[in-house]
Amino acid sequence: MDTAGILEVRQSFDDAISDVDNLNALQQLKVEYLGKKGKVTGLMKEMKNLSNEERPEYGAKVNEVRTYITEAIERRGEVLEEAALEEKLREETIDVTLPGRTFSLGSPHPLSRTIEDIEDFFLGLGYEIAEGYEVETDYYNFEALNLPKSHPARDMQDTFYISEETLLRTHTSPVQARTMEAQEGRGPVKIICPGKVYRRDSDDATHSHQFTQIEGLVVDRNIRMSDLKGTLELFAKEIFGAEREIRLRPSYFPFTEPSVEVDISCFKCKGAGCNVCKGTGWIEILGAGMVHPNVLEMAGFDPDEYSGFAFGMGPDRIAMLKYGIEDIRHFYTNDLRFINQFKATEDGGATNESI
Ligand code: 2U9
Repeated sequence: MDTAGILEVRQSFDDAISDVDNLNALQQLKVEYLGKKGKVTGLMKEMKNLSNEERPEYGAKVNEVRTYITEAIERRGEVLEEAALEEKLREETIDVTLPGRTFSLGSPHPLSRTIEDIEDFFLGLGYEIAEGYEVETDYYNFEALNLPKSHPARDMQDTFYISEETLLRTHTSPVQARTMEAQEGRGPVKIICPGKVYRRDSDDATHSHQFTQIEGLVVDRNIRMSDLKGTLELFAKEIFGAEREIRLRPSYFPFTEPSVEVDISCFKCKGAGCNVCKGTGWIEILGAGMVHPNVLEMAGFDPDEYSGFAFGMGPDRIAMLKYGIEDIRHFYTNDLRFINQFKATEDGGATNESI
């Protein structure tokens, strides 16, 4: 009986399995030896060429090598599965000691923050916020504000005209004029009008062709200068500190009569005189006045029944004072080196506030 074939199959299996280092190769070896067309199956086919006496012993030897190969493959499979699991765990291991990824948090832009502080103050007094077109008509930007076409204060070169009758608004006053007109002579009006405005002006540290304005308007029966003064005093204390005082100096605007320019006592030197207040102890922050009767009349309000006050300020200038910013252009050039100096603080405040 030829048992050399059995030994040869066992020997070739032992050689082959010693090179197997992964589960795929092991599966191929299993098919090669134990599959339907495998080498062990091939040995069994030899049975037909043997005598009846030889078959039992031969068959037992073939089964013995089948068992040997099956068990060897199972054992190797366990080892390779364990190694594969170890490798998978190693690859997927999370090093919990690694530092976390820092998320760069945004923070409010100093100008946006100043605008919101001012809006919040007036909203608290019951004002509403009114917004309007940045491209306006000559009528609402000038004529409705008592600035007829011939008026010298129009200062043509200060305005971006788009056509004879349309322009980039030079202040947010058109919003007030339109709001009053829409109320058809019925008060009260109590609004603030924040927004971007444009002046045909060469840019420098304190002038920008694009800047922001917040104007306010109150129209009702029996509105007095004292109402204006009281409102501005509260505003100054809210935005620049409770110990601030205000000073009203006579001035002129075509849309208000009387007109005043409003100073606050210097928050830095408390009135002694410094670089911020240029030695005067006072800082100009806004203009204001009682609404001119012509403006009331053009907007449909009877000046004998209604009166009003108005004010206008530049939040750019206020933000520059509050945060010690030297150049107005920083607000509009989006340089992150500037903006990143104003990180939000836990209490919702902002760094760099000088008040
Ligand atoms: C209507 C009636 C009256 C708005 C006013 C000022 C005074 C004023 C400047 C301050 C600095 C503009 O930002 S700035 O350059 N503004 O001084 N503005 S009273 O008066 C109005 C507005 C609309 C219908």
